Amino acid sequence: SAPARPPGQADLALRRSACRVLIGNWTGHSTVPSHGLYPHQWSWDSAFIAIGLRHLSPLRAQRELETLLGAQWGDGRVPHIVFNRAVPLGAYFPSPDFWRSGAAGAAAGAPAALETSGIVQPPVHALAAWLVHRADPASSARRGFLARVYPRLVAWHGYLADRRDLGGGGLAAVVHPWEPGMDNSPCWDGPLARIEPAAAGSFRRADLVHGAAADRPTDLDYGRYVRLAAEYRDHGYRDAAAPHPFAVEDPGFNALFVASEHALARIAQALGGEPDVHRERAAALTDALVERLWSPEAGQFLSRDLRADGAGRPAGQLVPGRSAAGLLPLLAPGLPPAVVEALLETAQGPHFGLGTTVRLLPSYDLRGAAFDPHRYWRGPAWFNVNWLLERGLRLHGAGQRADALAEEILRAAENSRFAEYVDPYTGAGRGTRDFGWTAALALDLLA
Ligand code: 9WN
Repeated sequence: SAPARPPGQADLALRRSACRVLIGNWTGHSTVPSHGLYPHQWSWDSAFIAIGLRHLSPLRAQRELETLLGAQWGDGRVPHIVFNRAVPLGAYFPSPDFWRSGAAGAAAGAPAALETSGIVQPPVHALAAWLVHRADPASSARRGFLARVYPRLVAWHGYLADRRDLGGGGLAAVVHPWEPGMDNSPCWDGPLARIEPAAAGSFRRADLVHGAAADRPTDLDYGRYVRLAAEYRDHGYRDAAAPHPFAVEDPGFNALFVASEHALARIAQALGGEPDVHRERAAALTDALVERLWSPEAGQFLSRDLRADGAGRPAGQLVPGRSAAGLLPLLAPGLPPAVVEALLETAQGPHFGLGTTVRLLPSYDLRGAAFDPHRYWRGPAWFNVNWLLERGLRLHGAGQRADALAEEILRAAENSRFAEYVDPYTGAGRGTRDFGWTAALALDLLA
């Protein structure tokens, strides 16, 4: 539930501008994160966008998720990008001619009639579907929304549980830094170091046309992203066949898996089905998170690198860097109380400084050597991460802190014109503006 706040004039104006962004970014069947930088449909963006859109148009919010799930592959994966054919090829890199989903992904069941990427993003969709349904149960029931999306969401989670448990410990692994959605987190520097980058001249970045180079990943990062994606593609996007030189268990990705599995239980119940299977998986995932990724020394969750680093470090080690992803398991209802307590302390402690040195949770350790307040996922504060933390705080009884964070999120969204991310110290906007999930999640907090 959202914080209780009297709707002042400022909030009404903010609500109007958030709606303006969502209307402007709507393409007729889904919403772009940004017309310039990201002119297609993105997987976890669409889930966050639907969560806000439900306050403006429950029907559009339902369609947003239906469009995304309509691009699901036969093996259950939900691709991280669904391309809009009306957008010129050069507008975004990597474009459909790089992914070649229809041909290269045929064995994995890529839809022949659509163009998509072949990797995934965090599973926020079941949570979004449940929240969208709750916004207007009557229209949801009339359109059979839950009945329509439930089997697809089950298949999606099945893909993650069956094909992506690369470590064999009950968690889903990501196989590309784009998959956890926090592309250039310093936590990936180690696992990426062993990847030979694609030759500099072999691809052309489109992002630098719209974004400042200092706010974006480096060319070296891109070379590695390209190499990894091309290799996966060249193995038919088949998880059993691909070598997956980048294979990491990320606490944020798996925390969202837990939250969405709980949402699936609610959806199953609403449909008169069987919720227990989902509750059981949520509980098993929560146990695996604690067992495999909790670091009592760090007071937070860390990522686990499933591969050896080539410099003598064996496979299966925790990555020492502190990402904000390591606090997102606060979204899990069944955490041990001592873990919850430590997470709350870490969020406010010197590494993340929430409510002390900074107003919004930074994406990376303020004291980390790699911290950079401007560069993408290496320090800036992101609105989806803060919205998720707000939810986690509320879930664990820290209502006042959640209220305070909600206020900060709203003010930062307003002052930055719905920036993609902000400098965690100054709140100054970075990246693109009129960014989809920033507007959507502000609208959700205002509702
Ligand atoms: C690659 C769309 C996406 C977000 C990601 C964010 C960024 C893409 C890019 O934009 O990634 O997927 O081109 O940089 O890191 O979280 O989903 O908004």
